[in-house]
Amino acid sequence: MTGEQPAPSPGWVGRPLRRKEDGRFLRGQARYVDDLQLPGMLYLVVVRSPYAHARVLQVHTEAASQRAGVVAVLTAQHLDGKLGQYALAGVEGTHVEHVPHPVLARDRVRYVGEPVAAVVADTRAVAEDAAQLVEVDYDPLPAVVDPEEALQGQVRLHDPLPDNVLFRWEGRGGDPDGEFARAERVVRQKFRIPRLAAVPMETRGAVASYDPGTDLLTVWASAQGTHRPREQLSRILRRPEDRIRFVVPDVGGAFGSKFGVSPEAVLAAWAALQLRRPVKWVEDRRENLLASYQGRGMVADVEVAVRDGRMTAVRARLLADAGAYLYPSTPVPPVNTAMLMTGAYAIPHAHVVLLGVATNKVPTGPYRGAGRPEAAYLVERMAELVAKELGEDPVAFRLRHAVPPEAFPYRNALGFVYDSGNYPQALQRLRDLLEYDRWREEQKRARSEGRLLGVGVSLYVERAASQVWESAAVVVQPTGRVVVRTGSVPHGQGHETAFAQIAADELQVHPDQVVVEYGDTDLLGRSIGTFGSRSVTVGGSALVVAARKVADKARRIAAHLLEAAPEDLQWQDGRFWVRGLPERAVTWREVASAAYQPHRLPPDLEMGLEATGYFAIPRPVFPYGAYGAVVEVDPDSGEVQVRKLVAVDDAGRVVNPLLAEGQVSGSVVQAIGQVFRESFEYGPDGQPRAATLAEYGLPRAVHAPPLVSEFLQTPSPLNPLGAKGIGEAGTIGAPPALANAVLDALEPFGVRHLDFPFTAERVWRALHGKG
Ligand code: MCN
Repeated sequence: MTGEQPAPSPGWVGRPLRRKEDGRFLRGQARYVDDLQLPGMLYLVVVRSPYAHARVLQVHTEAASQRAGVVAVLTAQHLDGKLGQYALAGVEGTHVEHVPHPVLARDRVRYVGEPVAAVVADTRAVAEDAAQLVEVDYDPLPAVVDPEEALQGQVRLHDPLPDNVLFRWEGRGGDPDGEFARAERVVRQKFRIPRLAAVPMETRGAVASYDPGTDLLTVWASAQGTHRPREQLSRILRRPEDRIRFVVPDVGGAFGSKFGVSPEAVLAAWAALQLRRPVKWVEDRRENLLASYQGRGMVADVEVAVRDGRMTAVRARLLADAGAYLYPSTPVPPVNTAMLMTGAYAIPHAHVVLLGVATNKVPTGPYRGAGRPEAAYLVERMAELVAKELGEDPVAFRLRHAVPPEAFPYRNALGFVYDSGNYPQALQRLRDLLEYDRWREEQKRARSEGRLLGVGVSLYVERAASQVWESAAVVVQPTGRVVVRTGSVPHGQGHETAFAQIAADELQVHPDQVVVEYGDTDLLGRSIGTFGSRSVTVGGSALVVAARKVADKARRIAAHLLEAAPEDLQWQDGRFWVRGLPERAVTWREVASAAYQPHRLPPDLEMGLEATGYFAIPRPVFPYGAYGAVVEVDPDSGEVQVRKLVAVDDAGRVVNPLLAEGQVSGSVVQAIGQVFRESFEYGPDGQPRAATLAEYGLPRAVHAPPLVSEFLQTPSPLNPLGAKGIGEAGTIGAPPALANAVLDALEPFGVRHLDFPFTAERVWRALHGKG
């Protein structure tokens, strides 16, 4: 109990620690759903619709059923009346049509890849073979793939919906119509934002196992949360939540696409319950591309009113290409877009109408960015067009319109309150890091030589942590080791490291003494999960709440052991001592051990050193940033080379700059995909044009751009960490900067607009006036 007073702790939050979890991943010791082998396990394979729209006349299952090794063939008839529906969670202010989303199609299929039947067999190979033997009589119907055409209602997907509108949202603030009438200039543009596939390295999958003795169904799934998907499963299976345990093992990426429970996972769970044997369903890459919900997909008409050289009003009609059915999360991304249609600018008047339109395509849902990339792209392209029309430098134009730092908390025209920020600072820093002025000079020189150099910037703001609460628990073992349980379920973000850093600071221990557990409904009473860049802000804050309860108790135990008052203690780096008397000290381990020995505790304290914490955030946080790009277009091939890309992001206080930078670079590569390569296309008959990675333009390592990433740290006042989200930043900030740069390069050719993706062919056609 003696020793020198420790040196002041530098704190673990803010340090670029390497990921604790990487050893496991790099050594092949991670365990994914498909690694799970249970005795007597069966394999489920799904029979999918080859038509985008057709009546289902009959499903012939006899041949498949008779195949040796087949245990069951499931069709809609088997499920009839036995399964509930997906509940459509209300998204703020959104009117949603409650059309059924079946687990297996009954009399109609509405997209290519829709599940029609499922075969359960002793081996996967047998199940695959038998699935080929299921014959379905279809009566094909005309399909509609374009949301604008769908709105005309010539092809109807759901009988009660004459215009195919599945959901609507409308926001209005100020006097937009009056302002457009007063405007000196109105700038308009139509945008088509293609759909994207999320393409996680690990496809979707689930294993379900039922124990009749305890009436417990256990489901292991590749997912982004535990309690949320369990809630959905409970509703669809009509089984009490407490009789389902939902476990998420290691996850090989999700990017938003594993947000809820898929129809296939429901089928596996139902089959396990019926057959009383474990059932595994793991999709292949082709199924993932066809049937996993997709992201983006929007047709937008945007107009900006300009008066006295300022953008004063925005009007937009957004048509979200919702796909054939709604998942609970389908409206989330386009509503995010709608809410952010004034971007980072002080634009006082706005009117946004959003319609979610049914098309004969796989449903959409959140994909990294989830609606914020669309908003940033639309707003930033419009800002660029206005700046160009006014003949003003795009950075100067943005600086003039950015919400000023003194205006925070700032209520945007549509009523959403931005918590904190210094937008001009982000732009200035970007200008320096990009060497903006030098590149503008270089551009003049390049143009005089006939070279197509372009410089583009963007200023984005996003809405993160919109789901209000999260949970965590801290359990200190008698040895002093700290077990953290979090409701956040990482799938690549590195929570084991970041959360250990947060706990280490709160409890004054080394992060190596902290174990982070997650991904099991048994760990915590309730939780929400990882999406919408919320984990650090909300989940990290829940951990702070739990850890502070533990810290308070630890301090009282230490005070009792030292026969001092808790207020007189100092605590640092695993030691408590009486202020001014460093020799009167106890270690963290002694305190932890005393917590489990009743005679060593003060009489008013219960045994144990553990606590649960919930943190509810009053409203979402608004991370933001400025991105800049320099590109060069090859006039002969249309190929675009990204010569420089700079990201200045403000995610409030950063817990681990190394991991945060990793998030930025990963999301920037996805942005490169969106801008230059990716587009999930369908033919007019609703047939997908890509079913393998050979056809879908996923970016490869060679496409990673030279990136400079830097963080500003304006704390959020809305949580004890002062943190905001960073997990999606690159997908939001980079596309408009790159788009602006490419169109800047093409300006001498009079090209005003191009839709994504800027493939070499599309750019070449634009250059050569071939539309
Ligand atoms: N971080 C930090 N300081 C902050 C915020 C974040 O240090 N102020 C760091 C932390 O290390 C944290 C990580 O950044 O572990 C991400 O934190 P946060 O921004 O809170 O986002 P989430 O953990 O909630 O992650 C969700 C986000 C989303 S929405 C998608 S989609 C996404 C993403 O993260 N999918 C990913 N990143 C991904 N990364 C990988 N590898 N794989 C995916 O599927």
